[in-house]
Amino acid sequence: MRLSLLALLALATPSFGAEKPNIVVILADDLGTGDVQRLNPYGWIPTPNLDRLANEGCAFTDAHSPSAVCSPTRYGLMTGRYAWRSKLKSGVLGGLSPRLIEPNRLTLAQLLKDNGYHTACVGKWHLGMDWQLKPGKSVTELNIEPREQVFNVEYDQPIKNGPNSVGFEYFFGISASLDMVPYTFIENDKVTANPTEDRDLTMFAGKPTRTRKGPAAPGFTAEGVLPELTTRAVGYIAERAKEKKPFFLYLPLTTPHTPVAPAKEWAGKSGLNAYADFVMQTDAAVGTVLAALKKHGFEDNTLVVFTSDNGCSPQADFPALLKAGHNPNHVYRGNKADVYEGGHRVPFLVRWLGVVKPSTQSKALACLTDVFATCAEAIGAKLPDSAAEDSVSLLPALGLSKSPTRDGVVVHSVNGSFGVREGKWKLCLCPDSGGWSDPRPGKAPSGAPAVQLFDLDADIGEKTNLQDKHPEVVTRLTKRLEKWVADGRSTPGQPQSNTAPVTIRKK
Ligand SMILES: [Ca+2]
Repeated sequence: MRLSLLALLALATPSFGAEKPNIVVILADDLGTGDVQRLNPYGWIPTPNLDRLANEGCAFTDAHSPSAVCSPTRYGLMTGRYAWRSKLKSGVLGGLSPRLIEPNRLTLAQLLKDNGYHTACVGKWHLGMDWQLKPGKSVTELNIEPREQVFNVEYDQPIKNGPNSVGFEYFFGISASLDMVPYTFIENDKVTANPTEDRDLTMFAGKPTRTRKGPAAPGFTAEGVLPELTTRAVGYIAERAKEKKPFFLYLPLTTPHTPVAPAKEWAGKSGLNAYADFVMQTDAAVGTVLAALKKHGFEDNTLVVFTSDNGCSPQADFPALLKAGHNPNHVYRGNKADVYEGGHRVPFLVRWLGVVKPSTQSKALACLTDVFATCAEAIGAKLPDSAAEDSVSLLPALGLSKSPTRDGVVVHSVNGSFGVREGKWKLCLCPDSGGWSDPRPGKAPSGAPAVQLFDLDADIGEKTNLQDKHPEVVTRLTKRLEKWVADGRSTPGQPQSNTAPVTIRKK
């Protein structure tokens, strides 16, 4: 009875009652959609906490990260805009890169802050921040910095244009991926410990590979990061209990990305390999955060989103996992970095107790950029034309509103290759994976068509290129993409400018 009354209330009012929900967005790093057991009947890694989230909410089965790698996906999540409209056209930022998000661009955090929320980011940023550089020194802007630059920074000086500059009142975490320098925590605009050492970290427990060598704080370990982030997130939630204000906690976890470094108590738990152990530890961290929400009375009035920034990486050691019968990317082709589904099909779980119907699945097309418009609609905030240009509210898919739904999505690979979805059709504007799986860029057989068209209803594994059988679909999807590029947006509204020119076809 309580459910149906609340659902009715939700349909009647744009803000779902008088109280604004707290919002917690948990972003795993490189977790495959096949790693969540509830989403993969053939998954061998126990994920009881993620399964519980799915059981208590809605699991989207056709959800996509806007990019197949870290930084551009995070840009899309934070701004509701595809990152290929920004200066970043391929690859990822480094740990020393300056801020990518353009000045004056509305972010999800800023929107929520402007609407009375306390806002915090705990975890991996990877969207750039402006470090104080040593006199006459520079760092790479739109790429991972080379070794010779890693000591070009005055690490003991305040950082400008970090998460605090785009709407987060509190930040605790690391600059970029945990296999990138500097190896130290940052709290707001300062490192918590000066990275005075020069060393690397274990890349994968039990293997000899190492991360990039560079500045590291004394005592900083890869194993310590997930536990520390979890503790900080729990501490933040406890602090929020003292205030009446709603809160937004963005929790971009550093795991199960490399360094694959499960804590001692998780080592060997899965019986598969260290990556699978690390997934289990990541699942447990989510459980700890959910328990904190419950303990402090936030369970019922908190919208929780759990997702991943791209598909699983080959760093997980696919041969070892497949030998045990586990495929982190489930039935999808390819992996992290690819234009193929394995690059960007991600788990996407939404729990909002009493509002979102429990134990449901949605086949609606969803993109991580949609978190922005979803939150806006959930709190009854109107978005200006100049914000969230590629964001569509998911509340209709959750049965909570009648606003327009998404009928297409654009995905992007690590080398900047485009993919466009419309219904069952997927067009890839490249002859190869655009990423790390075969055929790699430049390695497609000679004479291979320049584009690939797949019917995902009949061919979820993207095996048969239908571009010659359905040229009209190729033309239609290409035209749609061209329009979305030209308009500076893929949603209704005033056309906007792209920050830097966009080329949809590679030479
Ligand atoms: Ca990632």
